[in-house]
Formats: sequence, structure tokens, C-alpha cells
Amino acid sequence: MARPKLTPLSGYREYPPDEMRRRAGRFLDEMLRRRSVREFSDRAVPEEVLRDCLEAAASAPSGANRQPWHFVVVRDPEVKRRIREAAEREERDFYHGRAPNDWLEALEPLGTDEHKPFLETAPFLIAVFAQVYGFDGDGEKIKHYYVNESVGIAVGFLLAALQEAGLATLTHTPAPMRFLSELLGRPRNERPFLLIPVGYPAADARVPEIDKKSLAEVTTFV
Ligand code: IYR
Repeated sequence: MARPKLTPLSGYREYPPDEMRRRAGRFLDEMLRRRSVREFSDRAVPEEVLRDCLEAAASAPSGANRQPWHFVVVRDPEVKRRIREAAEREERDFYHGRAPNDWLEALEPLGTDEHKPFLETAPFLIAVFAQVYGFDGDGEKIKHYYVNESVGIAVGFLLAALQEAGLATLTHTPAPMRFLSELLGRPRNERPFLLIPVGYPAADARVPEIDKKSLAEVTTFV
């Protein structure tokens, strides 16, 4: 085995405990303010903000550092329109046939239905693709590891970065999502993972009254 090249850990910063508490608390406040938004304004969003957030997402750790993701940023109104049309077609089937009753009941508190106007209203749609396998510099197929975990972590970074920047997001999963591969011309090694509308919330945006489990419910300290 070749020895890996190691370099000093130069980016790490330690904070005094008070400063750590302040920072963790601030991040918590910010994340607690995040809501999935389904009513967007069509106001333009500075594209460089989106680029920084995508770069933050792409810095995520991944299995064997294979970075098995690709992000397509859709700005073109015509492409957004086609995505909305295809998504609404699938969702109509879902809400009026394909979805089992328990699933529809589980979705009731969210008030979702087959209408997805936000796919046209939001200034940006980020289509996230997971690369099931990749290609090395010579174009040879290479394996990717922990693909779902890796892309999930990258999406977590992306949602947190966009929230920190003051932008609203939705994690949208029209099912099935294969139409995205065709509409966006993605290669065979990529599978659609998630569609994320990004923008400002509509001035009168409303969200469902739902709550999160308490820390006690979701953690165990041993
Ligand atoms: N894809 C559908 C249904 C849906 C499914 C889940 I799980 C949600 O948390 C929300 C919606 C839709 O987007 O409406």
C-alpha cells in the first residue's frame, strides 16, 4: 500500500468554552428558525450566494472521499415549467392512486397535494443527483461508497448554508423522480436524489403547525 500524503490540520479552530457555547447556541437558534417552505416569492436571489452554499455542500465528507454528488441549478423558466409539469403528473398519480392510505394520512398535517406551483415560482431549483458509481481520470468506472449517506450529508450542509444565508428551502421528492434525469440530461451513473426549491418565502407564506421531538426523545447519553 502506498503511504498517504499527510499535511498539517491547518483549518481547525478551537474556541474557549464560553465562545463554543455562544456559537453552538447561535447555530441552534438559526436552525430552529428553518421551516420547509412551499410558498415562494419570485424575487431574484443573488447567484453568488447560491454558489457559496453549493461549495459548502460539496465540501462534505463522503465515503472514500469520492464525492458522489452532482448539483444542477435550474434558473431557466422554461425548464422549471417542464419540471413542474412532470412532477405534477407523477404527484397526481401518487395522491390519487399510488399512495397507500397510511402514507396519505401521515401527510395530512402537512397539507400537501399534487399542485406544485413553487417549482415555477422559486427563482432556483437545485436538483441533487447521487452518483451510484463514478469515473477516474482515465474514464474507467470506479466504485462509490456510502452514496446515500454521503449525499445526505452534503444536502444537510446545503440546507444549513442556505438557511444561514437567509434563504428558504424545501426538500421535495416527487416520486418517481426519473423524469429529472431526462429533463436535465444527466448521465446513467446518476440517480435523482432530491429537488430543492430555493428563494425568499412569499410575503404571506404559511407553514403547517408541526413540532419537533424533544431532545430527550431523540437522544440517549450513556
Ligand atoms: N412527494 C409528495 C408526497 C410527500 C411525501 C413526503 I414522505 C413528504 O414529507 C411530503 C410530501 C409531495 O411532494 O407532495
